[in-house]
Amino acid sequence: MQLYIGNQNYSTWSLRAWLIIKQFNLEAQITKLKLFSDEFYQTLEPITPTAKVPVLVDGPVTVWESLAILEYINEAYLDAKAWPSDQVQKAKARALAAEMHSGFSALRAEMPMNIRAKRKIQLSEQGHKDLARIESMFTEQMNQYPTGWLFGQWSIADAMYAPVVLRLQSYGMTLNTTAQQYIEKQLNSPALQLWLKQSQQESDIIIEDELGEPLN
Ligand SMILES: N[C@@H](CCC(=O)N[C@@H](CS)C(=O)NCC(=O)O)C(=O)O
Repeated sequence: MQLYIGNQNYSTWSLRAWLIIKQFNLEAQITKLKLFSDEFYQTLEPITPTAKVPVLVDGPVTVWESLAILEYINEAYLDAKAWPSDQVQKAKARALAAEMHSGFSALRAEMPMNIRAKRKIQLSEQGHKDLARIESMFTEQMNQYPTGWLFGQWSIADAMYAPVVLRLQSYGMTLNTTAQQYIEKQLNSPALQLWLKQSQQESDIIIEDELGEPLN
């Protein structure tokens, strides 16, 4: 498999697809492209209709869109174990993943992932609502699966919410103690640690994602 990703400091969608590969120690060649560079579009335009990352190429198969990549890897390489086996829990995990894929637009716009940054920001009313939904989701799942992943074992839902954890870190936000257990679980994961380490080695700046005021 070959996975194309963007700058690790900024690219949340890349992180989600990359995580499933690292979480399960799958073999894949990772190609990192600088977001918005000429090379980025020259490389991706012949491969995908969207010219966005992540993109997975697996022999004759090309998959774009992060959630489709996660689903493809789960089915092709993981015997479907990256969703809960229980039908009801699986439906809920899919709902949480879809919520992130199609929602949280205020939170995503107002708290761009910027792993290097340590900033303070002001959230809009909708941003606060998005954050409250995140907190209640994490709390509910941690009440059901204390100190675990959202559904006990690592699932695609955890890939979808990993960037939120990093956003909270960058903007100095803490959740209630129960929800915070999930933040710790994510941050202690070796796969996410590796992503953090690699992102720290980058120096490119994407000015649109550099929001917030320096912390005093
Ligand atoms: N819905 C897509 C979003 C992909 C996306 O927007 N990727 C960004 C980087 S995080 C990108 O490639 N941007 C380049 C561009 O918009 O030209 C997915 O889930 O994969």
